[in-house]
Amino acid sequence: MNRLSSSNCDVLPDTVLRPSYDRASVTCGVVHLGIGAFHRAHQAEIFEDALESGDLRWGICAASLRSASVRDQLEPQDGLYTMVVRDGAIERRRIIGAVQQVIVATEQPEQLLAALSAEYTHIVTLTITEKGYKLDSLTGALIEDDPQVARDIASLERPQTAPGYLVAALSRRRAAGLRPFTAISCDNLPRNGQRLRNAVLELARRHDPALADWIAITCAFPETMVDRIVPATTAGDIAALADHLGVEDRGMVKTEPFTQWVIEDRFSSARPAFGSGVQLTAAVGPWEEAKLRLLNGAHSALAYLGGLAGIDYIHEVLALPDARTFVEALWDEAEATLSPPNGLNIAAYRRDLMARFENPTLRHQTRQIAMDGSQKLPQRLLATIRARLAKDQASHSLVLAVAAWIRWQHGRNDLGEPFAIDDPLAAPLAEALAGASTPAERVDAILAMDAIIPVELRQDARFREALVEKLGALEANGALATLAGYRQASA
Ligand code: CS2
Repeated sequence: MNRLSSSNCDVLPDTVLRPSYDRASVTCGVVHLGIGAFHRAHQAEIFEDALESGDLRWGICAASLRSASVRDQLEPQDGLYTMVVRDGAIERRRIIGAVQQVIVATEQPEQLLAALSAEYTHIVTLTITEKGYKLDSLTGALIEDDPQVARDIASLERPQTAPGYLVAALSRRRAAGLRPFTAISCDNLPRNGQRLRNAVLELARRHDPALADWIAITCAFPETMVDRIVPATTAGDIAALADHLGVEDRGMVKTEPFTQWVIEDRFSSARPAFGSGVQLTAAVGPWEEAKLRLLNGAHSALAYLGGLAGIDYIHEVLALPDARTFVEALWDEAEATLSPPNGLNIAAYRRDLMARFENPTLRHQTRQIAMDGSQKLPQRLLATIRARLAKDQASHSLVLAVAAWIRWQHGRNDLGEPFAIDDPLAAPLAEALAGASTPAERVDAILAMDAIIPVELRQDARFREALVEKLGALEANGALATLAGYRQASA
């Protein structure tokens, strides 16, 4: 079967929305670092809308920092791919034309630096995952003994990390008398703009203090909150779309109707006239905190508990007895720690969120969300527990979620089926747990590690006791029974 490309885009079925602007006249005002499915289903659609509005400055030059897979999917397709939006039985399809080029940084570092340093580049967006910032999640300092960071500290000839690329490019822009771009982190981290700025400034200062000062004064790193559920594409998704399109699209992404991008209104260069899907605001923090603690907190909890019960998809976990009760209880605990921004009605947000999780055709895998738990837990669950303990409030549901994450490190679900743990700290976690043989010993082993859990929680006897109890219950009864008894246990 032919691949989707510029030559067959015009003959696709009428139900498929496709670019109506002249792709050949587009310039790349955006460079994106980390072109995974999330970028293609979220920010790329926003820039596509800007192109459709007639402002042809907002094409995307995208880069993968290591893997060649997205380049190999999109290059034969002239950068075109389909965004499939699933809302229960209803499916909408849109061909996105914004991505003009995909660079694999390890193969073409100079091309990526040239794109980042081009006069017409105004915005750099990043989805490099929590671990890509190379910052210690507890102290916020650059992880200097990370081999890639160490190489970037030694030389920025061939940068290894995203902060390395930004520093090298900003240095070229300064030397050429160009304005800096606006660097927008789109990862699920609190104060993501501040984190990116810290990483860039710390690295720049190692090379050239004057450059660091220039960046600090002139380059904007707005905070953002990004939201759209984008499950990994499967071979079945690609085959089903091919049946419909009559051509094969290996770069397709699937997502839900909901999309939201809240951006701090601080730019150091031009930006599009953002339309629907984007909110510019002075304060992103409260939006970010609500999203991380409600959506992502519940997501991680369902991923570990559901995964342990041997359940593959989020909507299936919610169909388990009392799973919804558990999520509501977790949200009650989290909601009490929030200061919701004007414009956010938490009751409506929770209702919508439950419906989003229950979307039966998205098929969001528990395994996908369970990935990188050590990087996600601090902002999704631990900060919330800490805020509650400061007011002497217990957190039954949140602690159960943390206990499920500890149990997950065992590498076997409750049915005895093994799985690989995908986490940058998988090895130290396994090592810490190796000698522990009871729930209390396992909890103590985790609390002895200084990389994941904030020290205030590690030293809190109330937290330890609750964690031992919940882990004990999970080990003795399994995730399914622990959830099923949830109402009674927490009453
Ligand atoms: C998920 C998120 O994989 C995960 O950890 O919790 O990717 C989630 O789907 C998005 O943040 C939704 O905006």
